[in-house]
Amino acid sequence: MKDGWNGMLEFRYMKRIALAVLLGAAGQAAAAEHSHPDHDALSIDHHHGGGSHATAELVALSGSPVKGMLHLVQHDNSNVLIKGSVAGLTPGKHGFHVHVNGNCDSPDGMSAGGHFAPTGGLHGAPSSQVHHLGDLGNIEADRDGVAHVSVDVPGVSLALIGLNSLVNRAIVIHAKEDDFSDPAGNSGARVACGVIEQDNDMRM
Ligand SMILES: [Cu+2]
Ligand SMILES: [Zn+2]
Repeated sequence: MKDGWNGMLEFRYMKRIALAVLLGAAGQAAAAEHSHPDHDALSIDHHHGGGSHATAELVALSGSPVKGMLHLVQHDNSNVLIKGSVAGLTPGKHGFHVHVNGNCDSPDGMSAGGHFAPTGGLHGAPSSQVHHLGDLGNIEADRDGVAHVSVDVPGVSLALIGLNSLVNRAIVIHAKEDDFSDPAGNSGARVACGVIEQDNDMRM
């Protein structure tokens, strides 16, 4: 298994490069957030090709015009940065969660199931001590209906296996603000959904 071990070392090294690229991109995004949102959203993915990246292409649900593209990068053993933009929203806050099933097929998004909560708990704000692992809070759309997303999620991975992996789960965006009340934050209809799919399928 010597080759496999070397491969793992190389993979870890590539992850460090990926992080450096990502942090650089994040700095640029902060400086140019309003002028090139789409470019920022895509720039994460273009510079490297390791296995710890995933994409969620959001499709409209419940008769909404919402669409978007989110890129996920694992930048640590248990931290995943989600970045991208979402358009077609009503201005203001919208509940933003990882749901347990990687299935956005039903027109109302109910096929995605409930909140991703492998360790249980009650629904809540990501900053509060008790919350589902998939409770990511709210995204906020500007008056043009566009939300720029940049959320760092602790305690999760993009590994192909593992209790805390986000791969083959779904990101769901809701019609209303998540008020963080149990069980699901009163955030209303599911207006967009995207399956979290690994960009490179690196099986070992
Ligand atoms: Cu949700
Ligand atoms: Zn929840």
